[in-house]
Amino acid sequence: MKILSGIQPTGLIHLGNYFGALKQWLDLQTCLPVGMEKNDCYFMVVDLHALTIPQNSAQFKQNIESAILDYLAVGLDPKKCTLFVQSQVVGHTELAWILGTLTPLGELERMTQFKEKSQQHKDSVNAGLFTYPILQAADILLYQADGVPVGKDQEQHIELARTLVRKFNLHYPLPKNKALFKEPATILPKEGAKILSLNDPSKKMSKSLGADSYVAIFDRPEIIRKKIMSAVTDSGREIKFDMKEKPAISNLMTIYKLVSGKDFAQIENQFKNKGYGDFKKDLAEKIIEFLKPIQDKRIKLEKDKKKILSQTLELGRKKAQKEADKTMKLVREVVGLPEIK
Ligand code: AQP
Repeated sequence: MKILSGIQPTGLIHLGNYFGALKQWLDLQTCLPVGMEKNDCYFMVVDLHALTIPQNSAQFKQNIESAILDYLAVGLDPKKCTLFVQSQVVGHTELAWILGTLTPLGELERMTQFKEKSQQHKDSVNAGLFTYPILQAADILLYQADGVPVGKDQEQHIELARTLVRKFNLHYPLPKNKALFKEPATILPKEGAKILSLNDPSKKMSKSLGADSYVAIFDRPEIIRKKIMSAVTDSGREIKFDMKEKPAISNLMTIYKLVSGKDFAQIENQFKNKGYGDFKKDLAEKIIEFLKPIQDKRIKLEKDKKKILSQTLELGRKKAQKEADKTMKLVREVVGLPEIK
C-alpha cells in the first residue's frame, strides 16, 4: 500500500499525536501486524499547513528541522520510508490550486477544525485556515496514497479528499472510463485514535488547550509526574474503563494500556481496591519508562544533527519529488495545461 501522512512542525509532539499518528507510521513502515504487505510510506513535516497560524520565522525554521529529528527519534527509518518536508517538494500547492477550483465553499464551511481554529485564533482567521483541507487533499493525491494514518480528528478532512477525488475524476475523465485518482482510506489506530485532554476530557488532547492538557513526548520526568497527578478524574474512586460514565479515568487507562501493553481487565485488576492517586502515580512512571528510549535517542541525534538532517532531507526530497512529478505530469495533461519541458 502507498501511505502518506504528515504532522505540523509546531515545536512539540504530544501523546495524542504519537498514538494517533506516529505509532501507526512506525507500524506501517515495518509492515505490522506481521503479514501485512510491504508499504511504500511517505511521511512529511507539513510546514505549509503550519503557516495558517502565525509563526516566528527563526523559530519556525528550527521547528521544521527539529520535527525531522523527532521523527527519527521515535523510530522512523529513512531506509524504510520517505521522510521529507512538504514545502521542499514542488507540486503540493499547484495541485491544491487545481483541487480548489473543484471544491464547493459549503464543503469547507462545515469543517469542524476550521470552525474550532477560527474561534481559537479570532484575530487571524486567514484564507489558508479555510482552504487547509484542500492542501491536505493535494498532499494525499500527489503521492496517489491508498491510506492515510491519522487520528480521529482528521477523519472529516480525509473524507473531503475522497470527495475531491470523485469530483476530479468526473470533471477530468481519462479515456476508457479510467480515473486518474483513487479514493484514499482513513487509517485509524485501534486504540488511541482520540486521546483526550488531561484537564478537559470532553476535548481531544491538543497543544492549543495549554500545557496542562497534554504530555509531550519530550517532557521531563518531573513534568510528566506533575501533569499526570493533576489530570482531572471522575467522581467515585474506582479504576474502571467506562468511556461514558468515567471519561477522564478511561482516557488515562487508555494511555496506561498503550504505554504498558496491558489490557483494561489487567489494569482494573491491578488497581482493584486502590485509588486514583495510586493509579496516576504508576501511570506517570509507565509513561516515563515508555518515553525514555525516545528521549535518549533524541539527545544523541542532536549531537550530529547537521549531517543527519542534510542526508535525511536530501534523500527524502528526491524520492518524494519523483513521485510528485509523475502525478503532476498526468494532472497537467488531463487538465489541459501546457507541458513543462
Ligand atoms: N488527541 C489526539 N488523539 C489522537 N490523535 C491526535 N492527533 C492530534 N491530536 C490527537 C493526530 O496527530 C496528527 C498531527 O496532527 P497536526 O500536525 O495537525 O497536529 P494537530 O492535530 O493540530 O495537533 P494539536 O495538538 O491538536 O494542535 P493544535 O492544538 O495546534 O491544533 C494528526 O494525525 C492528528 O489526527
